[in-house]
Amino acid sequence: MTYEILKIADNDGILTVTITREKALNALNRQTFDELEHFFNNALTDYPQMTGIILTGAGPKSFAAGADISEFLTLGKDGAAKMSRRGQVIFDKIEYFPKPVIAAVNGFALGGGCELAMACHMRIASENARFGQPEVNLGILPGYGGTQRLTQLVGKGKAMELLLTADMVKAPEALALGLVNHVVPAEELLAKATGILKKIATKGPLAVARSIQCVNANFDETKNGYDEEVKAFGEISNTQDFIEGATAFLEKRAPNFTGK
Ligand code: CO8
Repeated sequence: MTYEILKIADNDGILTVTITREKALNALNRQTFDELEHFFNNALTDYPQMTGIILTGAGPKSFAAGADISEFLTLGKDGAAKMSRRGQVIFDKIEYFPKPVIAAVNGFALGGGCELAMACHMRIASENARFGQPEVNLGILPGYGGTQRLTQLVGKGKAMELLLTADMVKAPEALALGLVNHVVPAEELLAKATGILKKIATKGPLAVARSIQCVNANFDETKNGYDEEVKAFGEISNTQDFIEGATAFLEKRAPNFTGK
């Protein structure tokens, strides 16, 4: 697939994926979803050396200002439910992606844009970032997992407040709420995300993937997270990476993980 909206830059295995609909504040239209779906379905094979992904928006003003409102009006009940489910499935792919995915939030992260950021494993915000779920302003509610992930990240009371009032949260408050991991000046945003991914790239990749899986299990009612952890721990202890990691520690050298 040739991407028209997503711009992908490969910097030594760290992929920066930029949504380039700057004039529409990077609103997520159908094509953006098609491209995100294709990208996350194929990234592991298309970029075998990839160690992590930074997701961001073009321009200084917006990460993504929501789903594209111009595509909403004619959906109807079934069409809207289908679109909501499809968005959830695509965002789930991000949440369960076995390599770390960091949202570099460079401005507005509203509605579906906030939902997209919340589906990533971590969020780094620029000082001008604004978060919110303003759907009730439009007479709708989040449809891409926002009611669930916002509650997971900030707790029930604050999630209720943000969802029911449509209030926007500035970066420092988002940090205090646990909605974002770090707040940095805009010019340091990508460097901060890159630094975190570079650090993770020095760790055992199988252990990183299983950690993502186990954390997600905590929020999956079909799974017991403790059992997932036991299973993962057993399997990971039988890998070359575990032997290498433990041997390197004892030999006082840096490990050379191979992902096997
Ligand atoms: N969809 C489409 N276009 C948008 C969107 C959007 N979400 N947000 C901004 N734009 C467009 C504007 O229409 C405008 O286009 P144009 O220049 O052609 O008029 C351009 O971007 C610039 O926007 P503004 O002029 O409004 O810029 P401001 O700086 O004045 O305001 C805001 C910035 C505050 C971000 C304002 O644009 C805004 O309020 N945007 C809408 C935010 C919003 O409500 N987001 C939630 C959308 S609903 C959603 O995400 C639901 C997800 C679940 C869907 C489930 C499946 C059905």
